[in-house]
Amino acid sequence: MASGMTDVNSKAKKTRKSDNGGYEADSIQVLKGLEAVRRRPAMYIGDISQRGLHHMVYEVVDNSVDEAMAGFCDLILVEIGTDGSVTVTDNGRGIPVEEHSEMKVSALQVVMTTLHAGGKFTHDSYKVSGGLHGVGVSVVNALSEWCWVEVARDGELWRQDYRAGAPTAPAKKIGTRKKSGTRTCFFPDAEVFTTTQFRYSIIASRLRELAFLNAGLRIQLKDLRDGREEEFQYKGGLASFVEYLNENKNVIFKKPIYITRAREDVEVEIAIQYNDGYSESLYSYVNNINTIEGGTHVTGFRTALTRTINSYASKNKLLKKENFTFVGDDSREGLTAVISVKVRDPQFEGQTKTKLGNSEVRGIVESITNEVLGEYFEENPPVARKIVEKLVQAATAREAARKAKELTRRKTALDSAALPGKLADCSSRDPELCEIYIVEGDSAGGSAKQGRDRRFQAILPLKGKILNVEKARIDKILSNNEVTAMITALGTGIKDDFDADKVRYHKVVIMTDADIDGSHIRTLILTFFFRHMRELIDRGHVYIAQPPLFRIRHGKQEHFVYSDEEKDRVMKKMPQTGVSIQRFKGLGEMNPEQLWRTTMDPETRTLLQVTLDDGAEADHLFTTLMGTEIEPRRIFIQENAKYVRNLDI
Ligand code: 0RA
Repeated sequence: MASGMTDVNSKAKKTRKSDNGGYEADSIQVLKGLEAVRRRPAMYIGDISQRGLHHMVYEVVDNSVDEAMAGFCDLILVEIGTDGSVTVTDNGRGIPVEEHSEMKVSALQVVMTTLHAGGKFTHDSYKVSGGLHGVGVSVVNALSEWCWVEVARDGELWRQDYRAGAPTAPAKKIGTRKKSGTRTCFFPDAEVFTTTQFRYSIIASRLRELAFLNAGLRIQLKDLRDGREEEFQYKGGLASFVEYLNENKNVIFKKPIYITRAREDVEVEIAIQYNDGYSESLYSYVNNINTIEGGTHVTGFRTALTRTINSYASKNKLLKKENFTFVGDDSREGLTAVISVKVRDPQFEGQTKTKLGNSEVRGIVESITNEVLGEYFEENPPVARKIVEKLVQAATAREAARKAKELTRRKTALDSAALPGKLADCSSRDPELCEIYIVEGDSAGGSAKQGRDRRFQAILPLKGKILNVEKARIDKILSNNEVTAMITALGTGIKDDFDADKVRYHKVVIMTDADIDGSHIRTLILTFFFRHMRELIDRGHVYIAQPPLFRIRHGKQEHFVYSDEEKDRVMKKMPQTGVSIQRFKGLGEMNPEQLWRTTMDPETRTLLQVTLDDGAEADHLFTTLMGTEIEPRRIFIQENAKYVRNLDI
């Protein structure tokens, strides 16, 4: 990092020499800002790993999307270069290149080298202040070894080049070009990031999401490294998004209900559809940013949804009991909905700054939903009736679930006497230090119990396959022994009692065999966490253990290896004779000491932390997986790394 800073300074000197007058003082200011970005990159882009790296792409693309939202651009092309660079091209108006009156340099240079310049320039108050989004393209520039921008505007083609954020020369006219637009190419700095390898699937997910959120916008992705390419364009916008989420589910009516209306400067867009499943898939966005923690827009929507269904049902006498009303939970069962609002000066709150705080938005979303949904029900009685029927079923099941839940709630009482019998708990009571291994099978559970460090490691063995929660309603889920053992051991409660703050272990480690059955069980457990304890994933508490695949022995030498590639590498270094390879099919084949040394010892183990960058994408994947059989599951296992990132080695 230190060398990177020196780099900016030396470039600053060079740039100053090549220019004159007032430019100097301003450019020093500018470079001080970019220097701060290079010194603490995580403050600006979240982190310096894979996540932060991809944020660089999003940041550049977001600027083009803003131009599209303003109505001046309908095509964005993202190319991953063979050299490891990314190029984003749009057909918007082009970043202005004329001289900035105060700064005495081109507006292009101001945008590219001044923190938070973008918003001021465009007077675009939809830009988000703070947070990871909308930090400005100057941050991307600062964290790139090199970067260049070409602007086509007023028939002219302009270009400026940068190194570590500093211009190598003033912006220059390099030719003519009829059509306007902006092209930005950047090469992330390997001195800043722990990885500089862009992943097609990660970029594709975000571009797909942006295409859903901006109906009609065409976004192309091309990976020049291997020729993969895709185009995302959804004329149906959020309705297409909801159809995509429900792709592998049985929907109870065909066309999603679509709400779009603006009021008091707030644009509201909502799509709703119900399926015959039991879980809720609700995704919300503010200015194209996923609000994972929800906020006022979500609250307003939920209130209005339940209220509108209640009033339709009672007005049309669709309820058996006179004074019965549905509760919020009833309207969530099988609901798939996406809410997108565009708000000026959004205030973000919450642990991850992904919760909308603007109080005026609540009432606006609530009244728009009430009005439009009410009208829709009047005009589409068959659909309204199906929805009411669905809620009646949910309400009936809720009563059954309440009884089942009472049972687990009593079991969840804090005294350890209530903990499941097969849990081997640890002695520490400090959740921050504690780990729980959820282990497949009794024999592996036995080895883990003997091998662990009992001071801080607890073991919960699960018997065989746990229930597929994707296909079961909550009352059935709560009558499953393996699931209730997990809930009581974790201490969080479930459903409306769920409280992530109560989790008894800050590391929840899923440890399964390295075979197809093992990965199936892992998927089942992950599905449970995703659907019912999502916050544990969001808070980074969920991990996957990495047991070795092989033991290679030669005389006294012993190697444990974790992949086929590693096996080949180790074998190459070994003499040809007297080498024995043992493949571990199950955890149970390791003795307690081996299991500790290879998989559980914090000093030597590898844990994969389960992270979720894209909830909607994961949702789609989970339903694809759990809806069908072996083939999609196999693909999931291969691509699993998409949702999983290396933590420590
Ligand atoms: C400020 C003003 C104008 C365009 C833009 C910014 C602009 C920025 C980006 C970033 C990527 N693509 C972009 N396209 C446009 C236009 C001002 C005008 O022409 O009146």
